[in-house]
Amino acid sequence: MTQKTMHTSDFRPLDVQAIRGDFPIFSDTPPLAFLDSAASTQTPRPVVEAMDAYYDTYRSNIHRGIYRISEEATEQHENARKKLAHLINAPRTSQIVFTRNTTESINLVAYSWGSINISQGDEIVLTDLEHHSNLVPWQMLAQRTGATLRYLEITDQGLLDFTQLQDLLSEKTKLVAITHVSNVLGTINPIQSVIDAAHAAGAKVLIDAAQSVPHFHVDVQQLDCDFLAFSGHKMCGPTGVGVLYGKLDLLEEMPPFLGGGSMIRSVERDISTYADVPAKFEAGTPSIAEAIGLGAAADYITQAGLASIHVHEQELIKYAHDRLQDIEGITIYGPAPHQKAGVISFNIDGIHPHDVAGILDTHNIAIRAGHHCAQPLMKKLDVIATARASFYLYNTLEDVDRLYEALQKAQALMIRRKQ
Ligand code: C6P
Repeated sequence: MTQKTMHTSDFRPLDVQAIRGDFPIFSDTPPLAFLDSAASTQTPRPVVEAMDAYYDTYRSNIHRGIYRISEEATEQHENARKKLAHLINAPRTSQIVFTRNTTESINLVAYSWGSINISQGDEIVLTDLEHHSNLVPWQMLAQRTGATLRYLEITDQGLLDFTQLQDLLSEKTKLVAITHVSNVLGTINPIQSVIDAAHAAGAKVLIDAAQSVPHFHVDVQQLDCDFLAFSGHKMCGPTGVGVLYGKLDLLEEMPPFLGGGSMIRSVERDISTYADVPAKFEAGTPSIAEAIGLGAAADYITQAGLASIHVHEQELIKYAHDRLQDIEGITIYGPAPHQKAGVISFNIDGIHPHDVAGILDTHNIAIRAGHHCAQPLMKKLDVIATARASFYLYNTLEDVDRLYEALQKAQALMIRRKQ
C-alpha cells in the first residue's frame, strides 16, 4: 500500500475477542473458523440491530411519504450515505450512489459513462488481476463501441509489471480500470502510481475497491481516482447494497443507467428530465434496510479502526505464510505477505482444491475453492482453480493453526485413499 492510503492515526491493537462477541456465528464450541471473508464477511449485531430497528419501528418507503416514519426512514437512509462518504473521504455526500454491489457499480459506469465517452478506436486498460466484474462490463462496452481492451500483465511474483504501463498508455487510452486488491492473490496494487500515470496520459481511472475499502483506509480525494466501486457484504454489511463513488462533474454529465421512479425531475408523455445526482442513478425503491445496515457497518469498521484491521490482517497473513509453507507439495500464489492484504491462495500437489475445501468443512473451517471469478488470472497461473483462505477483523492465529492442522490431515487422508 502506498503511504498516501495508509493512515496510522487510528492504530490500536484490535480487541479480537470483544469483536468476536459481536458475531453470534462464532459462539459455537468449537467455533466456526470462517476464512472466506473475501467472498462475504459475517455480520455483527449492531448492523443487524440497525436493520431490525428499521423493520420493527419505521419501515416505510423513502423520499415519498409526508408522514413521520417515512421521514425517519428517509433521514436514516441519507445518514447512511453520509457515513459512506465519510468512510472514503468523498468531498460531497451526493457523490455516493447506492447500487446493489461492486458489479452493478462498474456496470453503471460502463453503460453510462461509456455511452458518451467511448467509441471506435479508443482503448481501455485492464490488468491480469481483474475479477470478472471489472472485465466483462468492459468487454461488453468494447463489443458495443469497437473500442479495444489492453492488459497490464503480472510478473511471476504476482505483482503488476510496471515496465509495461507507459507503453500501454497513449492518447487513445480513455480509461484504466484496475482492482485495488486482487481477490485471488491478495496483491495490493500501487494504484496511486497507476492513477497518476493514467491522468498524465489524459485517461480516467476506475478503482475496483471491493477488497480494499473493507480492509484499510481508502481516501478518494488523496487518490484522485475518478470512480471507485465497492460492496456492502464484504465489509460487515448486508448483501444487496453497494456503492459507486464518482467525481461530481463526471456523474453530472453521465446519462441515467436505469429509468423509472425516483430518478426524474418531471415526466411528460414523450420526454422526461432527470433528478440531480445521486438520485439520477437510483431508479425505483432502493434497498432501504440494507443501506441503513451498511451505514452501521461503516461505523463498525471505523470504530474498530481501519489501520488496526490492516495491521491485524498483516499479522495473520504473515503467520499463515509461515505455517502453510511447511506443508509438503504446497504452492502459495502471489507476492510476499507484506505486499498482500489478508488473502492466501494455494494448491497442494495431488489434491483438488474442491476436495481441500470439502475436507476442511468437516473440521468446521470455511474456505473458498474455485476460479474465484478470475478465469484469465487462473490461465496465467496455469491452474484451473485454487484453494483460498481470507481473513478479517474477527479471525485469530488459532484459526490459522486449525487451517494448518486440517490441511495436514487432508493430505494424509488423500494419501491413504490413493494407496
Ligand atoms: N469477489 C470473491 O470470493 P460483488 O459480487 O459485486 O459484490 O463483488 C464483485 C467483486 C468485484 N471485484 C473484486 C475484486 C471482488 O473480489 C469481487 C467479489 C468474491 O472473491 C465473490 S466472486
